[in-house]
Amino acid sequence: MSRGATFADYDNDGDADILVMNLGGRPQLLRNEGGNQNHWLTLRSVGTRSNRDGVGARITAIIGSQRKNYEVKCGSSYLSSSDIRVQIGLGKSLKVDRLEIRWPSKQVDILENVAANRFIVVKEGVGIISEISP
Ligand SMILES: [Ca+2]
Repeated sequence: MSRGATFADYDNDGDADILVMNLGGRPQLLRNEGGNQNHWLTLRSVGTRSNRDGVGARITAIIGSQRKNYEVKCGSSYLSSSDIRVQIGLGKSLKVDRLEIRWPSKQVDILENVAANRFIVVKEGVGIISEISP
């Protein structure tokens, strides 16, 4: 029997891994080792006027004709919290055409032509402050 699950990119390779908490047993880490067939972008939010982690920020990623919506959340499953970073699947696209971040403070930040396959840190009202490609 399992009581909690967290979703996170445990090994920072761009895909989601899962940690399952088992009742009376050791946790199980399910590493996604299938290899990335598609492109991705992982976004960490840093609030300035909003809370420090940007929890509650709504993110819209426009990729070609697709529009994908995300929210920065903490807590997810029983006594568990998933990765606070937002993982955006890009399919075959090598960039996000437009990234709109609506912060809890009502600040809206727009980023354009954000390259794929990297971890970015976005600071409220400032933009990308860190960019790492694994
Ligand atoms: Ca991973």
